[in-house]
Amino acid sequence: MSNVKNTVLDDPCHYSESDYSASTSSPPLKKLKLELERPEEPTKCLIYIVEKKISSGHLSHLKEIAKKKGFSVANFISQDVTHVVTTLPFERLTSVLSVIPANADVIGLEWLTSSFAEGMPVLVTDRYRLQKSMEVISPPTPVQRTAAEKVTTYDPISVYECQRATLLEHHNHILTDALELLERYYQHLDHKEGDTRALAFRQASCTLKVLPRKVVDIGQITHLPRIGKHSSQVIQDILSTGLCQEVEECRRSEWFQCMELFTSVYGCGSVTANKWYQKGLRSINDIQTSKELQLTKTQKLGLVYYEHLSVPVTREETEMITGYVQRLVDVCASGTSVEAVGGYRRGKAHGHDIDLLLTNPDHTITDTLLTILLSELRKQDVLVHSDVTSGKNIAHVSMGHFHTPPTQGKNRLPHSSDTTTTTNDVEEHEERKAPCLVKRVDFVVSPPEQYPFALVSWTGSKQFNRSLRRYSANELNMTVNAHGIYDIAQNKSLVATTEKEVFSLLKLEYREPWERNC
Ligand code: 8GT
Ligand code: MN
Repeated sequence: MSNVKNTVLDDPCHYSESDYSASTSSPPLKKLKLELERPEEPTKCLIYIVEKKISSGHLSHLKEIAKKKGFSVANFISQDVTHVVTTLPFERLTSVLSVIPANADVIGLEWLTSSFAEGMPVLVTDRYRLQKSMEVISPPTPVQRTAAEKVTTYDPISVYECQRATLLEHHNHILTDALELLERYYQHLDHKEGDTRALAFRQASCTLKVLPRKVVDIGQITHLPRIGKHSSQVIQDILSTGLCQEVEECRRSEWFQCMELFTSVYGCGSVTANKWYQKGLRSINDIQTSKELQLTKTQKLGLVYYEHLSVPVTREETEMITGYVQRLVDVCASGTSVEAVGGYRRGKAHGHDIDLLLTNPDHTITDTLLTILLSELRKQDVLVHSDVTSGKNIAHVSMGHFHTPPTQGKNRLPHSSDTTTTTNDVEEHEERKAPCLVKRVDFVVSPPEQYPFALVSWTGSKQFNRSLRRYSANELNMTVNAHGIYDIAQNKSLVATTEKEVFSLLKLEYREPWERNC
């Protein structure tokens, strides 16, 4: 990120709108004007501002100014975006954005401030453009390497992720981001579960996440578990040159970018995304306007509400919806607890959905809780779409996000629809979506005796759960899932009343939810 040093405004966070207006007396701006060989057409410019590492106040301030100055700012990332504005290093973007548009310029915030000052989008020169930085992870010098080797002969670690503490923050993001990009690439390519190439990259990434320091030499990690040949090569390339060609080719490939984009549509998995790609479709707009696609009802709604559903859910939104649901069940199913699980419980700042786990000490209530809750949400008119996994006590819903409980009138949300939405219903959604924000919520109801097992399972991560299952089968001859633990040798189910007891039955050291981010 060296060449995006802000020479126009030192700290854009502390400038008011007037600071963005043209101030031709400042030397950096004069210099900038000389660089302007060809001003870009304002009409062709669609800006996307990456929210991460920009405070919400500053972000809305920037958007407000952009609006006043006639710039188009997209609410979500797509191939139509021409300028991706960010304060992050290039390498972090792939883990934050579902796609980096093929033809977009990826630029620092100072491009925006210069453009505000000029009153039009200024030419993107190298001074604004983010570099795939060689400096972020430059090859260690021999001296550094010797020093590092002395201090970082990593202690051996368990082969099972559930026996380690994996935090969200760690020392090897550049390596793990690269490995997880390959994980996603091969997930799209193979689209199957189990021991796949994709899983091998995830496992290698998880090993790197628990290391107490940044890796500087491949020799430091060759004795560690779960780092296969392919992952080793990727790590070695990055350590020695700063980049791995394979990763960069995958990142740049149009197919991968479209797969990332299309699978961000609710109801679209890798198989469907690939079909859309093979038909020549390349953008969300292509999908939305295609006449030949036979979309499922979920996909239709996913497209109608794309702008809503593609914006990550914040912790505040999760807390607000959890509180809302808790107040509803306090009235219609007294004694019910509502707990936000999934990535939220593990401490993630954003998620793709909200996972709510509900239980009640009274079995007769948990038996009917999901039906009662969904009917109450329908009465409240906040349910946009619901898809109940029959017999499993799980409902995938899309519901309105609101600042005050919806009442008659202006807070009212679109009408709920059942699983037989017709084209007309979808059109009705199109007309009514504007005044509200819609988020995906998974409701899971657990009978009281299964609750601790459900809590572990729905907190995740997915990799933590995989590792629990593998560890239990290999080491204890037990099966474990959201409903309980089964001891195969003794032919009996085990009982637990708390999450800590679940760990203890599995002879595992207890891991806090935020230590399960593998
Ligand atoms: P996110 O922040 O992007 O939403 O990520 P997340 O919250 O970690 O993942 P998720 O896809 O929302 O799933 C939350 C947890 O529920 C994960 O640990 C996942 O393994 C688990 N989970 C499902 N589906 C099912 C299921 O059908 N049964 C059980 N027991 N767990 C499930 O996603
Ligand atoms: Mn989730």
